Amino acid sequence: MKLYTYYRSQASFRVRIALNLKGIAREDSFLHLEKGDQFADAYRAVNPQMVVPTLVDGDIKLFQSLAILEYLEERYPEPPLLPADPLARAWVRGVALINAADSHPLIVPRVRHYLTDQLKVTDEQRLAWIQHWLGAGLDAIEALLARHSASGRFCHGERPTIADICLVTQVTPAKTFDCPLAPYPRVMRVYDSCMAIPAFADAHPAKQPDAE
Ligand SMILES: N[C@@H](CCC(=O)N[C@@H](CS)C(=O)NCC(=O)O)C(=O)O
Repeated sequence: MKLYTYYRSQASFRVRIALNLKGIAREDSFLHLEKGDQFADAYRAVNPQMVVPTLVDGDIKLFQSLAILEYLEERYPEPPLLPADPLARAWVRGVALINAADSHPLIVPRVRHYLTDQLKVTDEQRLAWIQHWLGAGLDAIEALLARHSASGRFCHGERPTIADICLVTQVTPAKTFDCPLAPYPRVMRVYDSCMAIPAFADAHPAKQPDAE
């Protein structure tokens, strides 16, 4: 499989983790989002939304990281990234969506650039925006973990799920943008458990060949 990726992209990070957990080899094609590689005609033909990741499997170009994770889960069920129980699956998907659908979309490069270039917010205001929305997601995940009896080392149960993948991609930008993490002991316990697993650690932005 071929993955269009950028080292700092949290959505690409999700897919890198899932591929690693499932032991699927990939060939990376690097785009530099801060240099605008995503807007090149050649890439627009691959992904009309002009975002990463795109995962190419045969003739099919897959887009949107959570849809890609669900595809990988259906196509390569072992090891599972979702629990068997339907209620637990819904809970795990819900935690994942706090990151992927609610927090992360507010801090992607095109939103950050719009804040600066169109709305003329200051660097301080932009940082406050990023920290606010990442913090709101962390608040929610911490509260959900506190009342979920099946959480502990991981968000749910004894193995990583898509909730853990998305928890990691909530914490990583929170670290980059200096969000306070002390209020989130449960989140950080799960983060540390995940990052002790090579499939997670090897997918980290700092470990990617295009890292700067
Ligand atoms: N919801 C999408 C988000 C895709 C996305 O926005 N990716 C970012 C990097 S994490 C991107 O390519 N941004 C380019 C831009 O904002 O111009 C997913 O989960 O795949």
